[in-house]
Formats: sequence, C-alpha cells, structure tokens
Amino acid sequence: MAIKVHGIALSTCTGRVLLCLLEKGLEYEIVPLDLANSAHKKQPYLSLNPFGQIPAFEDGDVQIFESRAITKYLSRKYKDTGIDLLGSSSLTETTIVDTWMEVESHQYNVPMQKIIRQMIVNPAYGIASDEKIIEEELEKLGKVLDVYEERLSKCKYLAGDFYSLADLHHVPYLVYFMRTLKSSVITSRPHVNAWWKDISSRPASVKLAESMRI
Ligand code: GS8
Repeated sequence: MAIKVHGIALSTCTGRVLLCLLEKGLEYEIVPLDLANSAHKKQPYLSLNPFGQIPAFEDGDVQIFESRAITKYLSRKYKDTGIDLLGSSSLTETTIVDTWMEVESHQYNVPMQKIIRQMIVNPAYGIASDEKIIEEELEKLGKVLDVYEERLSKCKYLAGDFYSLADLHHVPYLVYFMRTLKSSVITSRPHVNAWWKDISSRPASVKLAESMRI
C-alpha cells in the first residue's frame, strides 16, 4: 500500500516528512486537507493526529504523527533504500545524530517557528507582524547559530562529515527564512552559510523548496 502524507507542502512540518521521502527516493501520495474548513480539527483526521495538527502519516497499517518521529521511522524502515540518514555505521555516530536532532527541536525550532509565523505566515493571512517579537526571537536564534558556527567549523554537517536527519530537519524553516530580509543572520556566519548552501542545493531540498511557494 502506498505511503500517504496527510498535510500540505506549504507547511514546514509536512515539508520535513516530504524532504525525507525525497531523499530516500520513496513513492508517496500527499492527501491534502481542507484547513480553511478546519478538517484537521475534526474526525476522521483526529484519529490520525489527536492534536489536530499536520502532518499525519500512513504506511500500510502503520499510522504516525509528529514529523520528526515520521522521518525517524522512514530512515529506520528504509535504511537500505537511498542515503543513510541516521549515522548507522556506529553507536557513536547515531548518538551524535540524535543529539543534533534534539538541538534542532529544542533550541533552533523555538525561535525559528516564532520568526516564521511573524515574517511569513501572518503577512500571508493579512495579519501585521510584531517587530518586537521578531527582534527578540532573532537575538535568541543568533545565540543558537553561534553554537552552530563553532560546530560547523569542525565538521561539514552537524553530526559529522556526513549528511543526516539532523541537517535535514532544519531545511523547511530555513527555506522560508532565507526569503526574508533577515537572511544575513545565516549569511554572516561563514560556516553556517557554507552548510546552508550545501544542504539547500541537494536535489531533494531544491524540489521541496519549489513546492513551498506561498
Ligand atoms: C508540530 C505540528 C505543527 O505544528 C510536528 O509534526 O512536528 N511537533 C509537530 N503543525 C502545524 C503546521 S507546521 O507548518 C499545524 O498543524 N498548524 C495548524 C494548527 O495547529 O491548527
């Protein structure tokens, strides 16, 4: 049975799953949701994601929500299809991938999500951006990226000299962020900038970015 992703490509969390599928070269079907009519807050969708958020995922009998859990599932189940995204060659590498996935989720994602809401999502809905929130969150993001700059001066990718889910998870928000007037937060940090240039030019990332045009 085909892999089904319930969501929309414009959503960064859905994009995280789509990017993993593209990297793995797996066939999938996007099942669009009528978000304007709150289809994600009602049954039958709530039986796929009880929190009423996108994405949700089906692979045969397996049903999962939480985008990062879905990418981990795909990377483990389809370990031998396409690129290894887990640093599977040793426990140490796997653990470093896990560490930087946690960093993405708990350090980078927090300010980034608020910035993208203010700079991309709100304007798309005709809602004014809050400059104070943007400035506060950019300062927090800058501190996180200073740690990345140091890390990426020592290795090409976050978990080492190999591309992994730790890098992949960053891509969707950065696609939107790099289209804002604040992209110098990335380009002014040479190692972060080189990392972004590399991971954004992967064919799968280019394809995802094309589908993220608001
Ligand atoms: C977050 C899902 C989420 O925030 C994940 O899957 O990674 N931790 C979860 N989804 C957003 C869209 S993200 O672009 C969403 O569903 N927003 C609509 C809503 O909350 O009503």
